[in-house]
Amino acid sequence: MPRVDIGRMREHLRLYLVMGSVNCGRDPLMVLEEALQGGVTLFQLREKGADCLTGSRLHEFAQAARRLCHQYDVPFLVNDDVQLALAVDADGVHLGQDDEPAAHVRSRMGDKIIGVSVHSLTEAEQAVRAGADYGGAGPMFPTRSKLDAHPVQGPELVRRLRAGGASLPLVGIGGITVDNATNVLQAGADGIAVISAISWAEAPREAAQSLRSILK
Ligand code: 3NM
Repeated sequence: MPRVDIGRMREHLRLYLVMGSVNCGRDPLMVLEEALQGGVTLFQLREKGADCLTGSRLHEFAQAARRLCHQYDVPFLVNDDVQLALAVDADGVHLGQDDEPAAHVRSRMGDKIIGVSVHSLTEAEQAVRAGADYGGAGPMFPTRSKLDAHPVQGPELVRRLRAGGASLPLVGIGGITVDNATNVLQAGADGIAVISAISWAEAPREAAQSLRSILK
């Protein structure tokens, strides 16, 4: 597979679901499948927190999630864990600023998708130089899903990155709901990334559909 081109990456970022097994109150694979049916365009397995899966159970969960994503033609990414991403032949990884540097991961993962969390223009420019395919800008709004989140910068962060010349595909993340997603897109993001707006929704498929309708 050749490296993803920018136009296609922007499409993938439209409605990005990030989730681990602890981010929902029932079978996470069912939640994922309903979300995929509702129109999620990219998925990241982010297995963190107390009671999260490890070892062979995590590996099996990752494989099952990858299979499901591929049934819906949706790329499957893994958060942080390059070794797991390689072991399950994921379509890519998402890296935080404290994880293994993107340039190093690029040399290990070839043409797979690499995303990097960015909080400033400097970090966005560094991500591009390191060979990242997209940046995740956050948090847009207060979030309860990431305990060590940076201070909220709001959609203004995306606006600043665009005004500063950052042209890489960008997705906003953090506290995004149907009520505030438009602000993130209007600021210049290619898409929105959510955990709770879908994972804790009573009806994940309908939640994803509602978010998709904003993206049109
Ligand atoms: N990263 P929710 S905020 C995983 O700011 C993650 O980089 C963030 O969850 C960042 O949609 C966040 O429930 C949590 O707020 C997003």
